Amino acid sequence: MTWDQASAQCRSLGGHLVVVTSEEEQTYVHLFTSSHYDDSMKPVVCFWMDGKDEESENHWYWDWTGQPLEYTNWYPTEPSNTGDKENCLGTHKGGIWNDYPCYYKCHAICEKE
Ligand SMILES: [Ca+2]
Ligand SMILES: [Ca+2]
Repeated sequence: MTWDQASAQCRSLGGHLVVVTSEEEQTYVHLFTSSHYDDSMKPVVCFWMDGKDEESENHWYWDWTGQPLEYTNWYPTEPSNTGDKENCLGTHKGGIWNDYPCYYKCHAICEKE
């Protein structure tokens, strides 16, 4: 699913893509991503989270709350904004954060209050 599709699916279920504002929540994301496998039993490559920097480059915010990202868990070389088109937040290996093009295909981690 693209980021927009993933976000729409979470919202249709009464929630939103996961918002991570603490180490505890990041631990949950890590456990979630490391326990989901694709058909060949490889860890699923990426999951969407609720963050974007679509409006202004490298000004990341949570789409659900509109709040800027404070806690972050970026992979050391991320966010890379590769090709000047990576504006949506997803997980890399081990649940570490990466920015991807929003049209990239990832799974969704939904959260419901
Ligand atoms: Ca970007
Ligand atoms: Ca990236």
